[in-house]
Amino acid sequence: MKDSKKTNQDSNDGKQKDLDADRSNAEGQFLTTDQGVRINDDTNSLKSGERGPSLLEDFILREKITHFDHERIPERIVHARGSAAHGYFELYKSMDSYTKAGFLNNTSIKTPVFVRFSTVAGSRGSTDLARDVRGFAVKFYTQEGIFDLVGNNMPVFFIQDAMKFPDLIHAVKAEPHNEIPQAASAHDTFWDFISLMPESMHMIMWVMSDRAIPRSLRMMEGFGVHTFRFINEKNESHFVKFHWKPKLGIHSVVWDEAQKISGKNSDFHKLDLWQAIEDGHFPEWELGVQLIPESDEHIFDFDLLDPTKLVPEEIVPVTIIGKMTLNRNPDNFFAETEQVAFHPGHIVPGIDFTNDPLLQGRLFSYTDTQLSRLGSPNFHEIHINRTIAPMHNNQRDGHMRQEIATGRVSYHPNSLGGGCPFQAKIDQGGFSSFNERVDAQKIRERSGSFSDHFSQAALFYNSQTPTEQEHIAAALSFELGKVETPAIRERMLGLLNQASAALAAKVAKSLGMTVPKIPEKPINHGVGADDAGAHEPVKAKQSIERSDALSILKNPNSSKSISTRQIAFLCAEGVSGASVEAMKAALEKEGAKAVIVAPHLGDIKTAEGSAIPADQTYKIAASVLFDGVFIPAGKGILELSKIREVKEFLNDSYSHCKIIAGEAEGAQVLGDINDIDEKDGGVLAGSSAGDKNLAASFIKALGNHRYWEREKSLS
Ligand code: HDD
Repeated sequence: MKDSKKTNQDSNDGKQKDLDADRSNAEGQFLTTDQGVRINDDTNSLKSGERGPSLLEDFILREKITHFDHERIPERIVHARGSAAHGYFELYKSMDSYTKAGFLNNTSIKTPVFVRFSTVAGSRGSTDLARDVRGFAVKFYTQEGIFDLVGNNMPVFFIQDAMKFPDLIHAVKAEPHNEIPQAASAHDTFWDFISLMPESMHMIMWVMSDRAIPRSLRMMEGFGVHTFRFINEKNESHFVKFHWKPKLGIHSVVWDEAQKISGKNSDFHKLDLWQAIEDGHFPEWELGVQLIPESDEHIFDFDLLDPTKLVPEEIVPVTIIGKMTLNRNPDNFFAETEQVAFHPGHIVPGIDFTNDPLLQGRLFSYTDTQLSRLGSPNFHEIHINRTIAPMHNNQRDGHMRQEIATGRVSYHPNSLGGGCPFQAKIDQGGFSSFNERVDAQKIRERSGSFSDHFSQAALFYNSQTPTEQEHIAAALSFELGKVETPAIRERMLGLLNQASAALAAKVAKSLGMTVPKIPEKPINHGVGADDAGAHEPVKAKQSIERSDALSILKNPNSSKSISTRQIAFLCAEGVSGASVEAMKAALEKEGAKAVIVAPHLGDIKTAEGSAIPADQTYKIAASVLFDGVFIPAGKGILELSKIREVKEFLNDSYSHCKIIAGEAEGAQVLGDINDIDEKDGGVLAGSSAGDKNLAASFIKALGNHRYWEREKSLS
């Protein structure tokens, strides 16, 4: 732990210095009250006699209990559960022809960042493996102020207008009468809302896909979702879409696995991120941008301002411009991860908004929520939220103000303070909004260009491999299968049918229903509450039919690296030490981690007479917490086929399409497990201890993440 911190020191310097002043290290120090008075007894309250009543004057007890009573602050209304890390961003090439933002111009600057990943629907203590969108919020501490890229791991959103956000969240969260279910969308209110909101269909495809159950936060893409603007020195605007591409590629788990992980280790993602950073396997993402000249605003078959649409990478390629590395875990979850305040309205000169009506609503919501959550307009003074740029203004006072502003002037203009602080001219770095022409009537209406709700839903579905399509159908069958109201299921089948008849038919079959011929006319968004003048949903002709970038399995950004993968070595007394050591060395060379699982903790005696320390027992370990399994050689290994937990372990590994390898006696054990087909391409056998060919083919197969072919024989 100490080492990983040392190596990070230089990269995070700016932010680090700022935080050091308030970092508390109790090593070798006296226990004191908050006022600095040394405490002599922290165990007994002040009483009138040994068995007498406690005294009100016990300021030590009262201070301690009062602080404890107020330890909790309201959790976030959405994205309550999060995990975060510090790191830095490096620019590969100057983007000065598009944006004047300093951190995107100067390749010698390392910009400190703090990133918080989150689930959306669940409470703070809910499971990491919920089927859900993941928040991907990045705070850039730039020299020109804070830039927050508050995105998700999916490039589109459920709704087009911020007006519907409270409804969406009320619908997806636990139902209000009985607070059930926690962190799950598989219930009536969510699907009731969705079935009446056809604009959500594209996003529904994403949340029903494997993107919603990532293997690791380190293996997810990130997206800014909205179209933003880059503004250059000449005040020219380009539309920009932001992308984060994980260096480890995109990987997910399967739904049955996700549910089991939730039971075995509901902190699975949190721990995975923490451990990777502690082990020095710093997660990395490349930052990509899709750039669209202002003049091309209307050339697409959708509206760039519509957050339920993406710009296919095949139409506007993603230009990679830099890399983000996360290299330091927070020191204190509450002070940093919980108190960090993101806001899409935190932008710097060179970046600007568009009129996306969802983004516009967000620009109000985030400061407002921080006031309620963090309790004061001074939330920017909490260390994790502080800018590293000089900060001077005439804002004053408020709860828990930290800054001691000097002088008598707190207004502008002033002469008594020499006019300070000055307004900055544009060429001095002063922020000025893009000079967009807006000349229109005041209306409550949705643009007709937002009315195509199904074409990109179809594009997403059609771009998936058959395996991925099966997963979407299975997810919908699960979710709608949990819906109790038949009319909601029926409306959903009607909507799905408009995106893909094949998908709707599959889901209908599992629900034991038929797809309605004429879908119920969904609520539409037009003028006024009575829907008069509503825009009928349309289907625009799409310029592409498939996009590989939308699929995880065909993704051009895929990675065969097995770095940080967790491989279970199923061992027993009498295991071949040579077999364990050779495979362990081969895997570790590729950055993977071998975890020795055995009948008991302590040392396991090898066939050679040496000892191998066990990391976990069969009672603790579960297949769902590992990426692959190896059963080494050795006579004693044959005992494994008799252990119930081992059989369960192997059956689960097999049904979740994991790669399983056995060497000599280890391969025999695989043969003893009825459910496992030894001819399956993801089940590998080696003939003798230390089989180099087996190690090579195991590593290659693990690089493909799963052996998805197996699913056909399982269904
Ligand atoms: Fe939001 C938190 C992302 C729409 C209102 N949102 C929040 C977080 C992320 C996003 C990543 C967690 C930040 C953190 O880690 O602290 N939100 C999005 C994306 C959206 C989106 C990508 C659509 C493109 N959000 C959205 C809308 C509204 C909000 C339309 C309201 C009009 N979001 C909030 C919030 C939260 C929030 C209530 C809760 C906690 C917070 O802001 O700080 O204000």
